[in-house]
Amino acid sequence: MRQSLYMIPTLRDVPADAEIASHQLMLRAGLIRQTASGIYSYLPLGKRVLKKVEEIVREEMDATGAQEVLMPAIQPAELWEESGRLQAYGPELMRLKDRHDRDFVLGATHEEVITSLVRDDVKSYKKLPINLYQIQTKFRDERRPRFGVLRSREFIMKDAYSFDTTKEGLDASYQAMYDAYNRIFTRCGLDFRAVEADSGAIGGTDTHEFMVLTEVGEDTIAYSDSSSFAANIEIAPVNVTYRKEKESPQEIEKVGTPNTKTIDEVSSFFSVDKRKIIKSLLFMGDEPVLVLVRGDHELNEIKVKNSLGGAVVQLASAEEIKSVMKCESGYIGPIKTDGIRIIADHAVKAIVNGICGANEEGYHFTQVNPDRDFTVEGYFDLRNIQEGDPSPDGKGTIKFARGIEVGHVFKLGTKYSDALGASFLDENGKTQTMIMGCYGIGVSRTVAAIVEQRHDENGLVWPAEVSPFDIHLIGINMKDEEQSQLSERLYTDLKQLGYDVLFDDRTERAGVKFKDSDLIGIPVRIGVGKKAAEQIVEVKLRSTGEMIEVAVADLPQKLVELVRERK
Ligand code: 9G3
Repeated sequence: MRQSLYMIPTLRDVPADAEIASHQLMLRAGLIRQTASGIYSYLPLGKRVLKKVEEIVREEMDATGAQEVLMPAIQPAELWEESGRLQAYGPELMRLKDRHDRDFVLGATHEEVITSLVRDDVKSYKKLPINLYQIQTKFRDERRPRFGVLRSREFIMKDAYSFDTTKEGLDASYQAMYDAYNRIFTRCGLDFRAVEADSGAIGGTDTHEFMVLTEVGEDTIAYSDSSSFAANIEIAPVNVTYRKEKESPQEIEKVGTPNTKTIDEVSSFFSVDKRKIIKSLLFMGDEPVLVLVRGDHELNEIKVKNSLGGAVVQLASAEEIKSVMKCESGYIGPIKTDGIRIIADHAVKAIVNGICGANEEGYHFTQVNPDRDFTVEGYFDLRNIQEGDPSPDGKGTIKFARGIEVGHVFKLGTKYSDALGASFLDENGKTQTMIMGCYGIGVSRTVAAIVEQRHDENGLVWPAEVSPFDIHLIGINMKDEEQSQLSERLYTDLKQLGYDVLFDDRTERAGVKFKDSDLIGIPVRIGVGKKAAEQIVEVKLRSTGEMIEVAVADLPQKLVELVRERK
């Protein structure tokens, strides 16, 4: 492709609202442009990279025997009624009406559609297992889209759905996808980890997220420094045995604590360690629930939900706290709560002579002893794991890393096949419900994750397999007869050899061309410059900055080593 004709609107300056490297560089290198908040267009270079990632995904999915389909982005709301999810999702699920006033949703995911397809056309066990996948645009109306295509409202996902006759069959389908994902992200040149993840509202059991490790990742991964344990902190289990402190229980006291509401304020008021404080948080759901954690720990809302049987609960607002607890949040506690439900994290049980709110403005109780001064419905694992905690598998200590979720695999079971009636006749002619799994890859997000991990101060550094072109051929001074003739000849010859070549045939100054070349990040650059008359060119590797002079005659052989094998 001739760069003089190619739309690569590079930018010198960092766009103001782009906070992270991948967002800045994808704009500056002319890969994407924002069309609306959280909505992006892919320009030619960006589209080529997207296509390379899609091709890797397609090859590895097809290799597992999965079959590619394409489902509609717009879906009848009736299917989401049938699955019961139309109400479960709020404004994030984009809804619209057609000209006949019929209700539709814009596809945030496709469990309902795929299950309705299989329900209607797959009846016999002989046709199972089957794994159907698509690569398609999704819509999720994020409240706060940011970080470019990393968290956009419209994005490209590969979503696959497996249908099996037995649990063991699902385990095999799941493993096949898990292994394919490892191959896909390895081929994309990513440094990633598969971590245990929370199944969230999707309702599956086993589930793993594929996380790309970067500082800007929005997810926090807890991993062991001496075993393969790794989990999203949303569900990382805490496996600590707490020992009661040595001191003997004292008589409870009520103490005036004006303007002392936060854990820090209480801890400095009494000059006690936060571990002595019982932090109380009120949740609203079918009924209010008071949740207790130790003052130096962080409550994990997903664990609270899971401990309450998956009930939809959320933190109470200031008004709700006032109306239920008759005082403001800084003073609530588990004592004299006239019977509301109380659950606590295991660590609370070991507190001796602790401190908690007195459920009265301006007062706290001290010398509080759990099970003597208040009782709880039960003790559960309700806190976030912390760095330094013992690893739940008993091996080593927990450390944190930040990650970007680029893949997510779930064992769904019969949640959707039940709801939508996807059943099959087994070998005895008995009707059984299909057992499902679902498997997603954020294709556009993967591009951004690659940029996050593969860039330097001069721009992008594409891994060979996803680079928009194999070679960046630069005619350094196209006004010079020798240089323009040789670069034109090389352009023809290199294409003949099967390379994807971006040919910078512009009459820009050399400095501009080299800056753009570093920004665009194609792995191998061939500069046709002053030594063109001697049939010598400069070859530069973007990843190492290494520059070597090569005789034109030796170029084909040299390139075989430097550029990934052409298919
Ligand atoms: C929605 C909206 C947002 C959503 C969902 C539905 C996440 C939703 C979970 C999944 C599970 C898997 C198939 C591919 C892999 C992931 N956010 N999820 O179901 F309506 Cl607005 O998408 N789906």
